[in-house]
Amino acid sequence: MISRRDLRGSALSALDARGLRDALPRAQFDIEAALEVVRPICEQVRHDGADALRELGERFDRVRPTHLRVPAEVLKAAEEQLDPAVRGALVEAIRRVRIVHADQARTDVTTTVSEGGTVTERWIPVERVGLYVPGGLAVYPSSVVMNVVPAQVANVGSIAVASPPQEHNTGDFVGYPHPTILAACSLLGVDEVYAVGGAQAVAMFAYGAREKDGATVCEPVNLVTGPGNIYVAAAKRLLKGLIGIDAEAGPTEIAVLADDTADADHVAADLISQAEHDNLAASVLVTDSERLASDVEAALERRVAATKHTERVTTALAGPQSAIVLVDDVTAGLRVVDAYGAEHLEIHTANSREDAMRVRNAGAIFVGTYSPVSLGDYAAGSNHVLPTGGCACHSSGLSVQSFLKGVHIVEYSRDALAEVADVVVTLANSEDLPAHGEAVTARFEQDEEGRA
Ligand code: HSO
Ligand code: ZN
Repeated sequence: MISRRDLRGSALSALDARGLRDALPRAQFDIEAALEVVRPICEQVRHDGADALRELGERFDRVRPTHLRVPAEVLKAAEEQLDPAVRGALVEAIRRVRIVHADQARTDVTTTVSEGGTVTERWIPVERVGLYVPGGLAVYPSSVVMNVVPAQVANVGSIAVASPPQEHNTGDFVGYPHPTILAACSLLGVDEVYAVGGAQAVAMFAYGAREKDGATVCEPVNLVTGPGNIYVAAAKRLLKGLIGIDAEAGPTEIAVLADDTADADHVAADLISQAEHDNLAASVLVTDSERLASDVEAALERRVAATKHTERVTTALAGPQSAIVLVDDVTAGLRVVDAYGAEHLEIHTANSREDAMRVRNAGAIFVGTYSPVSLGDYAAGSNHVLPTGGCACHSSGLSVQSFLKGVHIVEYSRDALAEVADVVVTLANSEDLPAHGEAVTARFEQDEEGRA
């Protein structure tokens, strides 16, 4: 079901960085085709506002939103009707995510560059953000937590959540997002929730939306974060600039770096856990142990047959994005996982902690036997909105920092400016921008004239 790739010996050592990237399993996505699909959708939302959102909901989510903005009493009903066990689990997950993210809060730093010359880096929260919570194949109340908590810790002034209306909702929730998503919003104190999904949700956040009579439905936001399908990713790409975005999330990925000491059954369970998300999810095992590779294959056979979403998992594991990659040793394995840059990387080696510290590229790293990715998906306290598609080589997962902007505040005294004036004038002249230098010297000429 899962294919093997042999990167032992010269098969790995002969590859340069680009060759290695190409040799690794990874799905290709036609974002260009998705851009063509979302362009008219975004245009429709920009032009027709709320009418477009209702029409697109009906077309893509197969249900007309009852109200685009979920009324307060519906949010309250969702919290009241939430299964007490789920409520308890969500409350504990929120607590853990909150304490980790509270430690990410940034403090302003003032650097004295010279006597009387300071630069302060001030961290200012983004004013208004739109958080997208997917609701297609599965619904993710946990993603509400992962988006909302860092935004709240960052002190974002205004938080809006959008999630698609669910076709099969009943009772109080017909035409609204999944009730557990609504309940999670309510538990977190988020009262601005929209029954809008897909590319149209990103467009609503970017342009805002009004009724035909001019009544405001949603004010535009400054930043949109959160995972979503390829159309959500394409809309983010299209509207980036007008709005900030976190990342263009792709299907989930797990890579496991394991040696002979790993437990094959745990590894198989973890590979399946992420394959459960999507036909396109990627599960990759990198190992120097032929024995472990065979044992994992056998454990996969057993577990896949018994798991609930057998079909989806089988498709994901058999896809070109999943594989067992054989390497010579853990050091070679580290080169492979760095080149791959997985969204989630598990380390099951004799020296897991040390090996984890040798990794450069991964969205999040899970160390040792008792730190499975699914712990991080819900309740480790870490964030589960992470870079996919190899973006871990340049990007981080969602954090408090994602919702802050650093602003330099520059304050120099007369003496401090005088001290560095020649540097500015010389560099300005070297760039043939003498007026830049004159803006500095003007200060001192005026002073001299004034004094004369
Ligand atoms: N593994 C997903 C997050 C998630 N898992 C939500 C379960 N629910 C992407 O990191
Ligand atoms: Zn997951």
